[in-house]
Amino acid sequence: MAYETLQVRTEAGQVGIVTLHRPKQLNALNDQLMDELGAALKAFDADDAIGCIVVTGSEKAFAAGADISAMAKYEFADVYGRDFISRNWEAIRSIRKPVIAAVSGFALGGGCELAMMCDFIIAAENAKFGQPEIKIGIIPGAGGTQRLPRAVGKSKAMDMVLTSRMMDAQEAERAGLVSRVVPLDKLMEETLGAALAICQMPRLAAMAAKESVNRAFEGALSDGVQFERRLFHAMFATADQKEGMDAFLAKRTPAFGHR
Ligand code: DAK
Repeated sequence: MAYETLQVRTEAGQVGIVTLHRPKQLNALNDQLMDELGAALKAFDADDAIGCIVVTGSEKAFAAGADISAMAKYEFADVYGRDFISRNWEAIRSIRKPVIAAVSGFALGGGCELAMMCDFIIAAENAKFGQPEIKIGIIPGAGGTQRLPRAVGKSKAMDMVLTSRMMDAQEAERAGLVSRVVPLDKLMEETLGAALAICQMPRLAAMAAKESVNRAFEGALSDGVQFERRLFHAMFATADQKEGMDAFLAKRTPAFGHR
């Protein structure tokens, strides 16, 4: 499928890479981009050859937020009545394969929220994260007030949401928002290394691990631990559990069949 606001490719036949591509608007997110992003992610999720997905932007901007020129004229009836963006925004949360955000430059507003909806974030040294919506008279609308405090704690989240202060890559790593910081020219190499490592893992276990970590992030601890226990038990119904443990005990490389 041809996209106008994205570039889509695969690496080594196993990693699906989606590059946000509205360069003149610093990848500002509009309805078309969100529709295309949802379609591209779902296509990779449904492709048996793909084991991991990467979402990235340009050197200057992962995404500078929702498109302010589109939002500027909206009234309450437009955004509430038409459920602004929500119809396609949550598509990324339904993706079952691991999704890595490779962030360089600005990840602001909806851009920061999009990165946080990915499973983890690898940041280039020039990355800047922020929720500056308050400066244009709104608040974060796609989970920023929920995921940011869970990631960085209440104090830093309040600081960012209330003052619009941006967090640089180093601070984001210290605070736990990103998993690693790498030089800008190594961003894709490092991210693809992580993605390919995930592709070598048994597919069902990777999906179950993602689902379970998300449960820890999104729900109560007691529910999460119970959910984890059930999925852990379920892994013993897979052939790859037998293969992985047999291979370990036999000191050989496992041959996973993803079943
Ligand atoms: N929307 C539209 N255009 C944008 C944009 C944006 N968010 N950000 C940048 N641009 C455009 C600029 O207007 C400029 O266009 P031209 O003037 O060249 O035509 C071009 O990109 C380059 O930007 P600058 O000239 O400003 O570049 P600088 O390097 O000087 O500054 C900047 C970069 C990223 C610091 C600055 O552009 C900036 O502050 N941008 C706005 C950041 C922002 O406020 N973002 C939050 C937007 S609100 C929801 C889901 C999501 C959301 C809401 C609801 N639901 C599910 C309900 C999300 C809301 C938001 O993200």
